[in-house]
Amino acid sequence: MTVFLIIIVVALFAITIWQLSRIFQLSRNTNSVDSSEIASDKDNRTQGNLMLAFGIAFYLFMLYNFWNFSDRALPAASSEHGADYDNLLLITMAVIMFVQVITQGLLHYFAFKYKGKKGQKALFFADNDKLEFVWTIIPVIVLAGLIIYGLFTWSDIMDVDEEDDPIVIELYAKQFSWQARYAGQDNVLGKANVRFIEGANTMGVDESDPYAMDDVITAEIHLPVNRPVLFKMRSQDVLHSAYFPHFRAQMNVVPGMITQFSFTPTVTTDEINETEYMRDKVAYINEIRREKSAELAALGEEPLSDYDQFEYYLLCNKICGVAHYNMQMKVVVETEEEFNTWMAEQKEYSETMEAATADRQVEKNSGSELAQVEN
Ligand SMILES: [Cu+2]
Repeated sequence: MTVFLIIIVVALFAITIWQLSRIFQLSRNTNSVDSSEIASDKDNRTQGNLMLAFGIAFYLFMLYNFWNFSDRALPAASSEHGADYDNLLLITMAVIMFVQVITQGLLHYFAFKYKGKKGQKALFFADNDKLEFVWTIIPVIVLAGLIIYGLFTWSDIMDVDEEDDPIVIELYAKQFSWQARYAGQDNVLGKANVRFIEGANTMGVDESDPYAMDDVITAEIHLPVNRPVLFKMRSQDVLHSAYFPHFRAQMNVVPGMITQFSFTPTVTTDEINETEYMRDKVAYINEIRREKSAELAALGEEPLSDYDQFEYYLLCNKICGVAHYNMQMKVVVETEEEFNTWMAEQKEYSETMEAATADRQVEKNSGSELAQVEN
């Protein structure tokens, strides 16, 4: 692959030099230009027709993509603010699409219609105040409208109301995994700092902070449906990005600072698996897996198991290193009761540390017993 890229770069560089030398030659002496360098009517016709054909092909390709790949888009949002976000995107895309279809279409059509002809001279047109006013003021109004609408949507989404009593969860990113820390009974996260990372304390929790003792560190995120959640994010090493595509949420995770994002999940994992969209998707994935299994069986290898249900995931959306693609954490949205049951099974930070110390003690003892036996 690298060799291929190098060859392409060298070839493009050679073409650039060649073209530059031609321009240089042409500009040096206009009298000596041979007539084959000047576009004839035939050349202009060919170029005009190609412009039109390219324009039509471009739109056919666009329609084909819409037709073929629309079902790959994300399903309806699973969060409260998701619909606002999707609306903003839809309106922005519709405006861009409308302008793009007209301007790109006209560009190709005019290149075809007004192609060069011998003896025909282009009209010299210096300026027109009215026209310039129109094409300046319309984009200004449309863009200002989009930006103001975007700002309102953004501040709506980012506005965290402490009175809603959100569950506070810290997300800790490092190459290449996530850890979650629930704020525990008091719903206040204990302080943390990268300098405190040692042994079982993989998130650098500050053990002198009493708020930290009831925090709960987990390898999965469980969220009760319809209750706001406030994520506070830290990074141990490089820039990461916490991305919850199905909840339409994304926030950079920056070393040395805490960033946050809040949303309210509205669709449980079980509910989204009941939707037609997800049933079709799971069936489609299983179809692909079965085809692949048949191929594997023919080679005498272990077939793939079926994909039984869709799960929400937290992904990293910044290319943060070699295993970036695999930086993910499962998210389960469930009912309040299911969430409480799960939470009751989790260990508080103080218990986790006690268990770790006990383990170390056992190791030490068995180590000294061994030493005694050897003596
Ligand atoms: Cu990452």
